Amino acid sequence: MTQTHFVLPLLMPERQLVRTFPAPYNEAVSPFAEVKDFSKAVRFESQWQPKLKLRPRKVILIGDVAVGKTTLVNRFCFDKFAEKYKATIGVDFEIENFNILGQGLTLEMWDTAGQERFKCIAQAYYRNANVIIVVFDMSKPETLNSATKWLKSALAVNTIQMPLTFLVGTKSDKLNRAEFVRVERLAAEIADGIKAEYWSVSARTGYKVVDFFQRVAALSYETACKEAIIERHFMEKSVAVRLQRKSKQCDFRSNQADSRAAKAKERSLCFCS
Ligand SMILES: Nc1nc2c(ncn2[C@@H]2O[C@H](COP(=O)(O)OP(=O)(O)O)[C@@H](O)[C@H]2O)c(=O)[nH]1
Ligand SMILES: [Mg+2]
Repeated sequence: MTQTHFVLPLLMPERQLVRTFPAPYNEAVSPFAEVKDFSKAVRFESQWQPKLKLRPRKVILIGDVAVGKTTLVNRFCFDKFAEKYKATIGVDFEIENFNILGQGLTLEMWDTAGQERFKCIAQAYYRNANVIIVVFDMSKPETLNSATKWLKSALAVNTIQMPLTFLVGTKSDKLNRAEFVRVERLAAEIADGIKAEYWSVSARTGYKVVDFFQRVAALSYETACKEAIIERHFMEKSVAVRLQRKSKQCDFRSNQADSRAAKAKERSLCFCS
């Protein structure tokens, strides 16, 4: 498995640098609201060499056709917005490197097609997803109704125990204030039901796009570091056990050698006398 590479923060665009813990869109609609900052253990580990070896985190975007999944990824990764709709065939893939508290983390973004005919292909990519982003179109609230269905089909094949789950409403620029408030209220209920953190965004204006992905990266970093700390602890423990076993074997062998030497000495003394 590839490891995350360290990239000099000076060479990175601002959007990929995370120095402080990003806040949720709305604390009331987040299962991670109690996480206010990187934990002490994660901050401590981030300061020291050697750095923890963090595996890339797999992020999947799911949701109905044309809700704005590809456009959202493109706005963040390339800072561009395409008006013309171009359907995703099967699955698209983007890699985004972040520098968080001075350490590198890679997010692999799998942007899946929403069409029924690509369902089998997409399902193969749902496996091992660390982050699930369920996307709907705020200007078409009916796309919110399928959010639960999309999440269920992703969870059915996912092998990661507790993926970070987000519900994202796109195209917020298309709504007036009253519609915006109404759709957010509906979405909050659904997000609560599926235990997802809610975000309203617009790829057209860029509204909350960077904040959202920085939040995804920071929460992923927190989880990845904790996993790496536990992994290292078990590795060190198993190395310590192996060393202990080896030193016991060595003690046993040297005891055997000592008793063999003592016996030989005894025999030679008998022979001489
Ligand atoms: N006004 C507006 N249009 C958007 C936004 N995001 C996506 N679109 C448009 O919605 C259409 C479908 O977007 P796309 O990302 O291809 O949808 P996907 O099938 O979910 O990947 C495209 O024509 C985009 O230009 C947005 O935030 N605001
Ligand atoms: Mg697409």
